Amino acid sequence: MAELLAVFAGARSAPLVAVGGVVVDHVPPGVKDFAIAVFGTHDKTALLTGTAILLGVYAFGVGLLAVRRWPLAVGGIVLFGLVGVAAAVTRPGAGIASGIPSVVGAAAAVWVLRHLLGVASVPDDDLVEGRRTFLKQVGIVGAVAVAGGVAGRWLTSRGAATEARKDLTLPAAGEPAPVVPAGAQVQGAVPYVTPNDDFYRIDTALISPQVDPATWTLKIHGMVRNPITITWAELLQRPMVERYVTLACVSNEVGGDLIGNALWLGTPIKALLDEADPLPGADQVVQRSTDGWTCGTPTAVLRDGRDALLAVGMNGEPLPVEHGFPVRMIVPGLYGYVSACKWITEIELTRFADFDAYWVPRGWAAQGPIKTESRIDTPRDGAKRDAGPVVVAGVAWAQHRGIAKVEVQVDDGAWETAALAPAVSDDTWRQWTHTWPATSGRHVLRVRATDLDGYTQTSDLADPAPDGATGWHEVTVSVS
Ligand SMILES: Nc1nc2c(c(=O)[nH]1)N[C@H]1C(S)=C(S)[C@@H](COP(=O)(O)O)O[C@H]1N2
Ligand SMILES: [Mo]
Repeated sequence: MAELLAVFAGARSAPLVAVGGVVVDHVPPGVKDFAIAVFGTHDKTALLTGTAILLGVYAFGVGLLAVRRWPLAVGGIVLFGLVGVAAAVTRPGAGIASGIPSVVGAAAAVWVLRHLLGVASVPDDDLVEGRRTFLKQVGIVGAVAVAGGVAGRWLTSRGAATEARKDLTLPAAGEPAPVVPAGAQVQGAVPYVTPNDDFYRIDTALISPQVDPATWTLKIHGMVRNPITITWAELLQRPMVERYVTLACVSNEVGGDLIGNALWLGTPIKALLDEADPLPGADQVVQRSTDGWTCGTPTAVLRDGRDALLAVGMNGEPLPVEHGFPVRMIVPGLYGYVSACKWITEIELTRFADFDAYWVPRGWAAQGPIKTESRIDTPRDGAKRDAGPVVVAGVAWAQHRGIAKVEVQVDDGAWETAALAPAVSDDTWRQWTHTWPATSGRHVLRVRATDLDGYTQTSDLADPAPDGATGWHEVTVSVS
């Protein structure tokens, strides 16, 4: 009942999603890191499954209680409904109506429990028949509940954004997209341009916000002389450019895959900020998403002339819903958590001293420039090869500074310079390749990059928190 009503009351008012959202926002960092380590990008499915199991156990307890102490059982359901209401109405952007699904869901639970209790209380001589009827009714209730839940989810996933996105054509860029140089792709490395379906996805949203471009607006306000509000139609009128930019997540481990390179279509944010005319001292641009998530970007970075874009397109398509449809920010050189707000609806000029964005009170650094890093894509860790020439290849990145050199080390040998493939710009990763004359035995291969500022990637191992992992990626290879 509740999941179905949430189709009308707002997807995030569904009790599971609302309570799950509160959990996501309040889990201690240790628990969150554990969940990501164990479940990876399936952490959300794990959370929802775990919550559903707890709910089942709780309902079982309430059912047992109902047989002896009816008022207590009703109390248990009311308490459960209140938790749902409290979670739903306190979510960002929620109103009183967001509590309706939980209230109706709880009322339906009381009614169903009463009904099932009636079915269960049969005279002793009818026990076998009575049990059969009871189990049948329980089965029907369960099936209806599952069908309602699935239907509710399906209907919300086909929301305004999914529909609008289908028949949308984006304007062409004012200038043609940069041409990917021949040779940018080397054999054995991941694709130079990451297809949308393979692009990593990281966010706090249990279900992707469905934002209808027809009603979307972006408000630029705070410490500015000219507050601005623009609509989707106005945004599309602005000059559009296409740029390849490699986006990386601060949670990416050494050797990890929370990084991808795409062709973004969008309008430079610098011009819009110039029009809004920030006041002196407004050193932070807070970007806010429709679901209340925030990130803080240095104003200076957004105005220094780099290709920071309010993006509407990704690899020739409108942004996929899970990557921020209709509009997100892309800033070359900064980790996503301080720059790449998806489903963006608000930009507020403020000071770093005055506002902490979402991840800052949760232990992450307020400033998040992407660190110079490199990764071996082939051979894989634990791979087997025959003695002789072996191709070693991968990617290296130092967005907005550019990669100067990549070196490979075998065991404790000398660092050897790998061949660098060309790249579109300093804002994307660069592929590299190296031929290793492999001899039999077990060998450790290591990679390190040097950027155009002259900085060579450190061997010091650091965890992703608070501002990005460091260390050299290594793989072990058995050669026969
Ligand atoms: N609204 C919103 N935007 C967000 C986030 C989020 O949780 N909510 N996560 C950020 C983080 S941590 C990263 S790494 C990038 C990832 O973008 P992608 O999912 O398109 O790869 O989005 C950023 N934008
Ligand atoms: Mo991230």
